[in-house]
Amino acid sequence: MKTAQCPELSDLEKYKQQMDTQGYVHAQGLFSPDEVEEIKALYTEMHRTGIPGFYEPDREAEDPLKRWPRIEHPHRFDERSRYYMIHAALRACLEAFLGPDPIATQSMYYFKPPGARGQALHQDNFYLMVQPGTCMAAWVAIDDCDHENGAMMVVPGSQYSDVVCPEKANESVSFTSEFVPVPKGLKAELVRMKAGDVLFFNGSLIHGSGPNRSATRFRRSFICHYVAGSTERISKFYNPLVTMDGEDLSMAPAIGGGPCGTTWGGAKH
Ligand SMILES: O=C(O)CCC(=O)C(=O)O
Repeated sequence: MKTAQCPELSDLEKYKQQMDTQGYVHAQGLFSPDEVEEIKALYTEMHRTGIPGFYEPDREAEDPLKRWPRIEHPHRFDERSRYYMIHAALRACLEAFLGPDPIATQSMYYFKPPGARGQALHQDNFYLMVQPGTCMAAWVAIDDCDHENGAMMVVPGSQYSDVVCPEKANESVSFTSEFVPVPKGLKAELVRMKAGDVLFFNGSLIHGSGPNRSATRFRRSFICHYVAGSTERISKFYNPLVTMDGEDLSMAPAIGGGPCGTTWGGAKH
């Protein structure tokens, strides 16, 4: 199987500059076609069999997202998921953005089938409550993504905003209930991606996605979050974390209730 090549130093320097100025980096072709196919097959099979206690789709449900729910933390029960979460090509990029010894906090797989709702604009560090600093996402496209099937949207420049207390989302188009409006003077941009591309973005960057309006196309993605090696605390939902060498690691729980006060603190992403 052909595996992803780690980016060249010159690419990493370019990525780092982009991360600093726009809060996200679209790394094209980071995962090989073989890896994309392996990831797709892995989770297609997981959906087919279900994993009692971990992943139990409701095959009769009307809501496409109940028939094809996202898989949360697959690295906790599946070795291949853990392998991909700490993949060498991701690690090289993450070290450029976060410094030495980044730590993995979360893995997820979204099927986003035809007709599925998207995820309203939000900031990841509202949920992760990383202290000090913020988190970083690596969003791996498993299908080509565009407006029709609900590609990611980002708000460049918002990476420098504070994490804010969200408003109520329109749950007819979003499966989550929090919505962060676009700050004055900034605008949301669609990121069209090819399968194998990776979108890295900072935990304060406002981002999200619209519904999948295609009648036939899924919009699958493997999504992981990371923090810098110097991080001291994180929302308790994310423990145990994982080092980039694949060892479990426990971190102290975040202090305080986040920007909305204690009732919202530690919400699940
Ligand atoms: O994949 C999506 O549509 C949204 C994912 C997202 O916003 C996230 O993982 O933070």
